[in-house]
Amino acid sequence: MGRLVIVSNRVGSSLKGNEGGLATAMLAAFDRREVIWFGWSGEVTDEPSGPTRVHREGRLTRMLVDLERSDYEGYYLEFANCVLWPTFHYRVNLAEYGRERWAAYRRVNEMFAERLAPALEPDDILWVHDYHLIPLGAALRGQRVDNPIGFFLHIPFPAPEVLATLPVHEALVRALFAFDLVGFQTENDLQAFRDYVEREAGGRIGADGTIYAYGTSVRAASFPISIDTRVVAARAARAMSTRQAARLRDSLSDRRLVIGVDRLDYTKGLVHRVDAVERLLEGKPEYRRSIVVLQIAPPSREDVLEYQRIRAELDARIGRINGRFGEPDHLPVRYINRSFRQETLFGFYRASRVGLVTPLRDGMNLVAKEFVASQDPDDPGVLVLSRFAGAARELDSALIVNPFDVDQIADALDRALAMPVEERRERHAAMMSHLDTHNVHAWRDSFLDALQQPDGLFTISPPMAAE
Ligand code: ADQ
Repeated sequence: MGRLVIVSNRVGSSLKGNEGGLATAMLAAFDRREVIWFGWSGEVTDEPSGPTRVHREGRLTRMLVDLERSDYEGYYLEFANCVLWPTFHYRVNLAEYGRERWAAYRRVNEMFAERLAPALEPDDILWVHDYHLIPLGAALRGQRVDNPIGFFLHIPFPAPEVLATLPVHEALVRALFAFDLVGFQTENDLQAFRDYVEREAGGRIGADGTIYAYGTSVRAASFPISIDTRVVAARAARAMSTRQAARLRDSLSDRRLVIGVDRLDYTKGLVHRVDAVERLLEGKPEYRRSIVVLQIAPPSREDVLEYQRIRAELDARIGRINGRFGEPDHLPVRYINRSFRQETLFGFYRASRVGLVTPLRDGMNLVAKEFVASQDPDDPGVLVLSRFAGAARELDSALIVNPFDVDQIADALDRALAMPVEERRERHAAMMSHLDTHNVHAWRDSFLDALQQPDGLFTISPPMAAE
């Protein structure tokens, strides 16, 4: 079996890592084959970046590249985080396009291709991840790499009208055609891609799902990312006996816990969510002393102005709620700006009656899936989930809300808190049976199987995306 070469902006730090969404999923991909993981080291240098660093750890070889400051700024901070991220999440008003940013983005992709190509062997297969690396397939082809190359987009693919606001939309979509397979989180994202190809590129969709445009073709399908469901469930059960979980439970006395866990990002709907909590406490005074809302939100991308703004806004709103409804012995909202070990988080989820996952737009949202898998099946908590999270397509037994509708979130919170145990069990069981089969291993296998299928044998919906 050839090696699997993973390329992503950041590289997971170890086989036993405690990482974010992408890394967690990728680390689960290592059980069978030799893996090379190539990407940015996270280091920024003031001189031109030195040679690629190679670290071997069992079957995993990490290849790390430093970025020099101007590339870090232009490629990562500016083009990826201030142009692609807001546009793909439908926040076109926040996108700040500039030609020099686009140039830096392409330059880093070219540099990655130049460094990776010589390390490849003929039977390697490549899996490129996320919006930072859309041009990498074309850059690798330019280096005469003809191995199978797949691409997976972790964030939403926007509707054509939204994507077309980006001055370089055509170049970006054209670049996707250099891959053999393009994977999206949901059928919605796949449909948006097809719509773009048909309407903007004058392309067409073949009967077997192959997409034709720009004088070439690419295969595309949806592969909803997931979690290691049984591992999360087992860890959550174990975490209940840890000191941190016990301290949290003790601190609640008989109050019920409502939890939110998100990177501090304007796509996560935190302001609307906090407003919904305020609305609930205003309208239903009985909750003022009977619930505790725990919002964990580690800061991310702090060098970007919009992230500083959202942080200041949340500080102010949460301060206002606690000022209005707090008592000397009780604050309704506990707000923490740091990360926790995943296992600790799973214990917190299990101790919660309600999980609030209300992003304004989200590719998938793994917290939603982790929350469900962490519950005690006999006395499960209720998930309140945004219809604009990719996860809502699968977790349809959650209470689905429009995250822009503060009253609706408040009503759902009320309903979740009042929900009888039979209904909670039923909803939880339905979601668990889905997550048991649609786990991260199935996600990885279905993508890699589709990537390695010879052309022509491709079915429109791989097994995982069939529902
Ligand atoms: P993210 O936007 O980072 O991921 P998410 O899918 O929720 O969002 O993944 C976050 C991961 O980080 C989860 O595994 C979670 O447990 C962990 N995490 C979050 N907050 C944490 C904290 N305070 N401490 C420790 N760990 C924390 C992007 C896309 C998503 C997509 C994923 C995977 O934006 O839409 O689901 O990639 O494809």
